[in-house]
Amino acid sequence: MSSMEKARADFPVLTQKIRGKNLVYLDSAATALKPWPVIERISLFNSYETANVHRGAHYLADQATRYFEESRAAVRDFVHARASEEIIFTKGATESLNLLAQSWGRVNLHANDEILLTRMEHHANIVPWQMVAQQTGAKIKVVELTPDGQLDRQDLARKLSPLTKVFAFTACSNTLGTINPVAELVSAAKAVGAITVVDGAQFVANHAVDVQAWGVDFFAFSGHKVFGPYGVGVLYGRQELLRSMPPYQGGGSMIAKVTFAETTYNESPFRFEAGTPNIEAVIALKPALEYVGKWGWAAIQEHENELVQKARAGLREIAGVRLFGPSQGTAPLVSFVIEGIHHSDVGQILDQENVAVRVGHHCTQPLMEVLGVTGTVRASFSVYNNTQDVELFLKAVAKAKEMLS
Ligand code: ALA
Repeated sequence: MSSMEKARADFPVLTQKIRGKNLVYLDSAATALKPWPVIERISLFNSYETANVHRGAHYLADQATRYFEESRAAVRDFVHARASEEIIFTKGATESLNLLAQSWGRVNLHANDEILLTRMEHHANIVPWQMVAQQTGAKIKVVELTPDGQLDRQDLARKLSPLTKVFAFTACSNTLGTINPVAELVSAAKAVGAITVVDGAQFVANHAVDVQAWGVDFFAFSGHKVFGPYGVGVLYGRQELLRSMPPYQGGGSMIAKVTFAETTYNESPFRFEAGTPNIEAVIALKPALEYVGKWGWAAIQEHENELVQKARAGLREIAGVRLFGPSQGTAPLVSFVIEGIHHSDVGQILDQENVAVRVGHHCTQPLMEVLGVTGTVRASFSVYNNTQDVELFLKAVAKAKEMLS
């Protein structure tokens, strides 16, 4: 038994029977299960520690504010930011990217400036940029992919130019599992004077983040994909850039002084955190990040890689299965279709076998267009999965193929 096998016991969801059978949870790319320390932290706050932050003058309010700011410091260390003021809490990666597009983008983008995206982006890193492009007259350009689902470097070299004001790309494709060479892409963007935005939503559960070593300007992720709570996300931004950015939303906490004639704004990060935040989620993000630290990236990657390679090898043996994305060095997920069978039908049979996967376009419709499909079946693996899960998954896929052919 590998040391990671012990992780399973930390996740209560997996201890229950569903339809009288064990759950084979292979949908961690959509949302990771929560371990006990995260669940208990949320419950503790709601049971005994409830108070608002940055406002109160009483014991519980001071305590909540301290925990809230300790969580910010934990995120700072997790992404290797220089300062806590570079960490903004949002409700998720999607809000982080919208904040950026509206705050940085509305001020800094002008007609005919170019926003460079990639073909593998999630809608959350496309639509906010389209919205600000409509508002400012900027244009969207797209870096295409190679047939095996990697970024096409030649196309990147063609599309990156002094007109590029921002290059926004994912660190990891949620559909293909492709891991992008972040540092290399950042330095290519810097060479033409573009700022860089990295969508880290799919990357953070399995990889170390180092925003300073990468030299990235902005980095976004969601808590729930890294064993944390829903409703909390992060936007990391370089101090100099954040200081020059206007607020995204107005309200309490983000102000210095309000009169009917004029309002002046608070410093970053508070300027970007209007209103009462999701306090228990922010506080419980800390134990989630600590949970990852308890195992370490090397052990997590080794374990997940073993599972994904086993899944890929097994799928290759099933006639008619078409796999998408690179065959190695990916995030722990496999995306596939069975020729002639609709992905939703496969998902339904898998569900009857208690194998939970995601089917559909995975919020990457422009990618589906070039793959020539309307959707795929995606199985994604995490610390709590084991080889038996992979075997049950492969058996269920073979059964789906047999029943639906
Ligand atoms: N972006 C998440 C996924 O890929 C929800 O499933």
